[in-house]
Amino acid sequence: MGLASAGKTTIFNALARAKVEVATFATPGGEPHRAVVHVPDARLDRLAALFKPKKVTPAEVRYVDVAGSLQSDGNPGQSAQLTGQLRNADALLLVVRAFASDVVPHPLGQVDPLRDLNILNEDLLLADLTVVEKRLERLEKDLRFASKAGPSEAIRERDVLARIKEGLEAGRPIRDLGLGDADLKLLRSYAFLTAKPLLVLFNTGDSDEGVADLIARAKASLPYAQTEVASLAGRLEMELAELEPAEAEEFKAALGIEELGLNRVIQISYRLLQLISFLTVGPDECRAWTIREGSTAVDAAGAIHTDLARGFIRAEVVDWEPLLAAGGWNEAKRQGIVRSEGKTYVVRDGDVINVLFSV
Ligand SMILES: Nc1nc2c(ncn2[C@@H]2O[C@H](COP(=O)(O)OP(=O)(O)O)[C@@H](O)[C@H]2O)c(=O)[nH]1
Ligand SMILES: [Mg+2]
Repeated sequence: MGLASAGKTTIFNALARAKVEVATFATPGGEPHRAVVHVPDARLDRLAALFKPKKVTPAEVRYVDVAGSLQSDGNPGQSAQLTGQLRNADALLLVVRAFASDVVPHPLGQVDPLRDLNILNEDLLLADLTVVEKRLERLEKDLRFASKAGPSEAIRERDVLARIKEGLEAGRPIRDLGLGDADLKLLRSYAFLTAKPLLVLFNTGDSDEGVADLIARAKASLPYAQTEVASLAGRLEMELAELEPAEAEEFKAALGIEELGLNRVIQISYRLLQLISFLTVGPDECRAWTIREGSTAVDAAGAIHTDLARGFIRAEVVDWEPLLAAGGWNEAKRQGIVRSEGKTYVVRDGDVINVLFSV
């Protein structure tokens, strides 16, 4: 999300490596564009080089290009539709214009990234506050007419919402309030926007002058949990993404770009969502699977197939790097570096796993 002409579609295109038409004006009301993006993973690439499988399947992140910001522009109907789209997301990526241009007008006149960031942030806080206030009013009324003590669920919800209201009014997003799992579960159906992890992405011009300072100031203004700030030269990255790989390499070398900003953004997205990858290897497929941080071996088995979770016996586990060094699965087993783990084993990022199960 972001203000009009901040470069949302440009960055989306760069991420998607797709060519959705970039319009100078946002088109509120239109269907949002969606893209499934592969998470760059050097571990998977290197394992695939060793196992030479028929198929290599990386982990994925889905991006949605929505139009416009919340209350700041557009009419109420559009902003309700937009809010609905945002509520469906697991995390929000806020695109903030930091590039100067004589040909692209800024909806507010001058380019001022920190002002825009502040506006967008306030929009998110306000959207949640409106929901909280409405619900609190309703709950207070219900509780007044209920029996003396009232149903404990309602009391509990009222207390959490009151705490959230206080936080939001002080400018604190819900993700920063340290709510426990039980409270978060209670709130899930609201899909609060400030409960979602937030990635602020400054869309810079081709030079990175002043960008480090901008990022530092944005971080200082948003010192909250699950909040990241980064920058990307949107147009440049989109142009690079549209080139043939060999040509892109040439350009990158000429411009002295080592790693695409884009890849960093995808990795940050993944990390913000508190996702990790475990890997499976073999002659048919090498694959990165997505699970939540803290998932167990059974959860991992279930990510592959429910049958594997149901019939789980144990998991053979080895770190990707020693496996690579050993030069193959059987070699790794012979060296005794493949461990046998039970149901409750907490999977780590980069574990290579073979699930043993009975049908
Ligand atoms: N100079 C410059 N122009 C850009 C950059 N990123 C986007 N633009 C231009 O800004 C305009 C609006 O971009 P768009 O991605 O459609 O913005 P959106 O409304 O947020 O989706 C387009 O004309 C883009 O070509 C950039 O990094 N530098
Ligand atoms: Mg757009």
